[in-house]
Amino acid sequence: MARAEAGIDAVRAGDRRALARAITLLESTRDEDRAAAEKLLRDAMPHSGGAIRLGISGAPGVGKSTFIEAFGNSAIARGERVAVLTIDPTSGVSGGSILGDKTRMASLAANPNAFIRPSPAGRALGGVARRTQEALLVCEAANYDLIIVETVGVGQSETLAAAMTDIFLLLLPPAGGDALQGIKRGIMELADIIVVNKNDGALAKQAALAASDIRHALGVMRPRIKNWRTPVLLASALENTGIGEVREQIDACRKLLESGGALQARRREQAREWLWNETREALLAELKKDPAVGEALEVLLRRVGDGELPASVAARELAAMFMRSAA
Ligand SMILES: Nc1nc2c(ncn2[C@@H]2O[C@H](COP(=O)(O)OP(=O)(O)OP(=O)(O)O)[C@@H](O)[C@H]2O)c(=O)[nH]1
Ligand SMILES: [Mg+2]
Repeated sequence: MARAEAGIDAVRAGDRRALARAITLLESTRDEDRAAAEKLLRDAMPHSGGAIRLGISGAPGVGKSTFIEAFGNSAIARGERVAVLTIDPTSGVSGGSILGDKTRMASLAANPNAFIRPSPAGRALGGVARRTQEALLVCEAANYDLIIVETVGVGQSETLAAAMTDIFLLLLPPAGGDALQGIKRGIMELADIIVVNKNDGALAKQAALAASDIRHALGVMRPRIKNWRTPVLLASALENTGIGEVREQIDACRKLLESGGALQARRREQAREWLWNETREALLAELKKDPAVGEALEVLLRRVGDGELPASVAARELAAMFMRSAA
């Protein structure tokens, strides 16, 4: 019954509760929900693709929630509808960041033109990202104009967010020099736009210095988008300054992507990459269910763990065993 209400018609009509239920359905691990989830996604597909997909990342405490609130509210003031999705595999464990975000993004959360959805709980990073990617498509079917995919600035989640968004924005703290060295080069290279946050009060001077250090560091890196130069902007999420310029750059970046057909190419490439992800996961799930493999797996895991057998050899053995058993 609840499943029917999660259907695409209610979602497309702009019913936020139906959208929330639809995403819950996609996140469900129950076998009996699978068919409905697949139908929902298929129904959503023809209506997806219309939003700006923006990835936002930054280290804990840099001001992501505050920034997204200011940025989201300014988009809504322009007449847009905004969805915020997060990729944070730790959120389900501690529950901390969800609670924090609800209070920090209170005005955005309360706005009828915004939809905020925390990370799916109880999954590993890859699973979190795959569900977020599907939630994004359904949000597009629900006619959101701007979809923000937020990630915590640790490890691989940035790469996964970049793999589902058009433009990737990196928030950095007002600290240059050594602090900047700590930021992984790979993450800097992913960024299409860099924003130094907390450009206010006593921190403003440091923010300007940080921006110039970052520009310097960027000089040797190649932007991901042809003919684009990654801008380094200053903003204060707290005082709501510099947000308009960030938006201008996002619009300019999107325009550039659209003009050369790069947006389509990027999305096509991303969709293919997700196909491989899903295929890997689907095959792995089947393999783990296979009784013949199950027995051998224990032994192989132990032998690989004990350093008796190379992982590559064991993997090939498993694959061969699975194919014989499936034939
Ligand atoms: N001075 C100043 N403080 C800010 C600014 N933006 C955020 N802060 C403060 O920095 C702290 C962290 O802000 P959040 O928005 O919660 O940061 P976050 O990146 O979402 O943090 P996590 O969710 O914990 O990863 C809060 O105390 C904010 O008030 C800003 O532009 N200027
Ligand atoms: Mg936050």
